[in-house]
Amino acid sequence: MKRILVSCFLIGLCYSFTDLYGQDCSDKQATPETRALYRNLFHLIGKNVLFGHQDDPCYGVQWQYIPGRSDIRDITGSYPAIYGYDLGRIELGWMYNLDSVPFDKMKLFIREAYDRGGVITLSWHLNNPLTGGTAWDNKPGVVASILPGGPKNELYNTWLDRLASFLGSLKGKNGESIPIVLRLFHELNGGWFWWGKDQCSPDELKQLWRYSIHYLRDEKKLHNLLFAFNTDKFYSGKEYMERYPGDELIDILGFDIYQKDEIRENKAFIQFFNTELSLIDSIAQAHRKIPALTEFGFNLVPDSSWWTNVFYPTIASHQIVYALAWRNAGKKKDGSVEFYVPYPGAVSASDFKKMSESGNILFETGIKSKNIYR
Ligand code: BMA
Repeated sequence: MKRILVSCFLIGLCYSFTDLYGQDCSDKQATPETRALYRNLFHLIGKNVLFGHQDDPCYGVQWQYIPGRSDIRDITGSYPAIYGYDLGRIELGWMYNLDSVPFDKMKLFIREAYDRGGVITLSWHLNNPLTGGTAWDNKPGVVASILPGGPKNELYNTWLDRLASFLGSLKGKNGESIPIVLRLFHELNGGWFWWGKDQCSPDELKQLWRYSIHYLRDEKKLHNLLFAFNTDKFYSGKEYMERYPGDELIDILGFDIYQKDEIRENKAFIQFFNTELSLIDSIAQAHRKIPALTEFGFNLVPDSSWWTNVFYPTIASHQIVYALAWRNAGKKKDGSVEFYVPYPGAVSASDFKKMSESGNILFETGIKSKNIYR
């Protein structure tokens, strides 16, 4: 009897321990800072949303590489809470990425953001290893060609080596590895990338996920990574999970959404966005993972009250812990213009500031006190 009581007590203790600290991240050998990041993000579920921006300190609509500058900071007085960068072309040993961001500058910005208590998420628009084309060279058969036994497996390994060497070189001031949310094979249910749904089977993509994570974690011994799985627009939980590699590998469940095409009108966008947010809330809850909006935007934000009338009210009743707005590229080489957060003078600037001052959205000033790495 005594033994049974002691066992019950220990089981109870275990459960309250799990409740108190949330689940641990998927890598059981993750560094203390990486574990802390996971745990702290987990605890923000339903409480706060970290606001993020791709390439934030690199350039804005009207500037490039001005030390300390950020379109978000120009409007709100604070840097974002989460920063996104893309590693496309690191696989080729280039000095700069597909959007001309030099990797040495990226490294410096990552370190500065980490020192300020910000979170870093990296995506990878890696080239097509079979054809030598870009990530958008959506030929079939590429995934099979880089898996073990495939003709491009060795080449893919050298690409993972280069990726790993960058990820492993990101260090804080005490020599600790900087935790990274790594978002591989993004928008995997779309058809535009070579890893997309029309180019490989669910099983091939799952194998690629497993192979890549195993390579980075176990071969390259990187233990500063949280892995984000993310789709583009999706219509059901079944579709979302079709290419999911497994709870033992993934930490964050996200999706990307842009207000355009058939959801360009506010009403249609809100309705669709809301449905997806509800789905991701319940999927993440069922798998005990962290829900996130891994990319979003309404290009040029032409609606002066979009932030407080459309974006914020829709996310407010959901559980995503971060939302990453895409890059403020400004005028691009092909003549098109792209920006997703306002800059001084943009029509939604004052509304963005208003959103930043209300509710539970966190920018850098809000995340600092959360000591997210401890
Ligand atoms: C797209 C656009 C492109 C860019 C790519 C990768 O959405 O912003 O201009 O090259 O992302 O960052």
